[in-house]
Amino acid sequence: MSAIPLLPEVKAFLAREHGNYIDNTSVAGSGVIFEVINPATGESVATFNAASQQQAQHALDSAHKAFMTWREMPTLQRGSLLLKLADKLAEKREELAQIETLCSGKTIQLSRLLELDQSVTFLRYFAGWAGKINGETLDVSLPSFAGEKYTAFTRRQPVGVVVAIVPWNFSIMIAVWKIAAALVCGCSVVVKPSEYTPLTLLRLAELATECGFPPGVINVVNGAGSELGPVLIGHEACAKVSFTGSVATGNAVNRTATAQGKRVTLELGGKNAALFLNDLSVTEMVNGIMEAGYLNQGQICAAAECFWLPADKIDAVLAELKVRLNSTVIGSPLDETTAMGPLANLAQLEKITQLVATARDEGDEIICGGEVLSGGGYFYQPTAIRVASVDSTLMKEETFGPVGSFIAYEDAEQALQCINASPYGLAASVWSRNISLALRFSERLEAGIVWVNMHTFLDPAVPFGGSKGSGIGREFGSAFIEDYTELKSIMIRY
Ligand code: TXE
Repeated sequence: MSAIPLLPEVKAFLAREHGNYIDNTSVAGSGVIFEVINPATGESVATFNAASQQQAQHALDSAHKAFMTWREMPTLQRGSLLLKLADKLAEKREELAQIETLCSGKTIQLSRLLELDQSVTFLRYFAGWAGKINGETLDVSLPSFAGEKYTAFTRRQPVGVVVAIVPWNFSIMIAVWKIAAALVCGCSVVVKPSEYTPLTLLRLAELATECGFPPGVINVVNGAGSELGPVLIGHEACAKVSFTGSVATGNAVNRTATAQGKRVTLELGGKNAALFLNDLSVTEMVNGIMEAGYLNQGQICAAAECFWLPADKIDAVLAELKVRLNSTVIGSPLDETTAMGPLANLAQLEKITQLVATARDEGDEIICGGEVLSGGGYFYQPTAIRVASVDSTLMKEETFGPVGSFIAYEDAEQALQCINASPYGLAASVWSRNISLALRFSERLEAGIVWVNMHTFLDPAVPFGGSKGSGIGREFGSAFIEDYTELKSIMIRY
């Protein structure tokens, strides 16, 4: 097989001048030009003109003005606009998937199935909340002295303008989580994409305009996060920050935002674990490891990186895993038969190379992989490493790449204690045919989401977010309502 041809509209889009999208208008930036690099080739596919600080402020002003009318729009009308955007993304699925693959190196199949199809699903899910975000009527106990009565009710009111700061690993889908949740609650949004993947969200914002979203409801500001982030968060109209990204940046964002009294949702990474109980076959364990650790080259915040295996099976599991990883079809992400594309950017490749070098220095055993692939682009071999001990760097530091760390346990109870000793807790999984036992482990694993016999799958109905150092707040389910609305109480004497 070979790479699919790019659609004419993709070529035309890439050739355009890119910048920012404010008030339903494309806005050229300050003159600071960034290259968008195709990680499969290392070559530039487009450039974009980053926003100035004044333009970032203008985006907040526009969003604030839009908020005043958007919040008053009948709720079902807001919901139907979200449904229209879902239909539009479904219609433009291939165009957006190709742009995403060119910018991020994600295989075209994953761009279609996860970035686009899941974005459509999430938009439809959140649209379904329109008309259902309600308060309560309350029973008031105040005494009556002259026959007067009291009642009270609560309302869920939108918090205001949301600054959504998103990463490069799922540039459309993660932004859609935040945009759809904010908009259905009546908030407006300024999105700050990653410098590596700025294009698909510009296109999404244009498509939203075509669907009839009023000016200023969805704005996109591109540029360096360290420069624009504090400006966006510090603007008086920013009521809330919703951030997905690295632990270090997330903590910095949290400090900036909370110092100014802004609400914050953080979805950060960590070091997720998968615990395989001893009743499974070697092949079942290998299947689970492939699902949990290597999808999208491991560049998924919820992916597992530490694999706990029974001591009497670890050798057999690693032998079979080595065969599977070595036969992974690695290649152009635009080839529909490719299972693994490049890492998303050069910084990512350098970081993983460094971490694997550290693993070697510390005496960890490289079972397979561990090398950069030659031939251009940011390709890295799928890698399995048997760590020397729980103290190995690879048991603590997120690689965010196709690098699994494997460790043997004699006693599953002790493995659980070690997993829970991590300062992070975004996601974990436990694998066993004994559902009763697996559920007991799931109750005690310290993570925001625990999967049983599965890993990484997200569903809009199921809340998602980190415990401990992996985040603050929850996205999806009904939990998002808390994040994007303020609870107001109204009391009445009659
Ligand atoms: O992420 P950052 P980077 C991890 C992964 C990766 C590492 C670095 O390990 O190797 O992070 O990736 C914006 N104020 N994850 O540097 O810095 C930035 O422009 C406000 C895990 O790309 O977290 C981008 O839009 N914003 C992760 C966003 O923050 C700032 C996904 C994320 O960038 C800012 C991605 C600032 N001071 C990387 N500095 C996950 N858990 O999903 C940067 N930004």
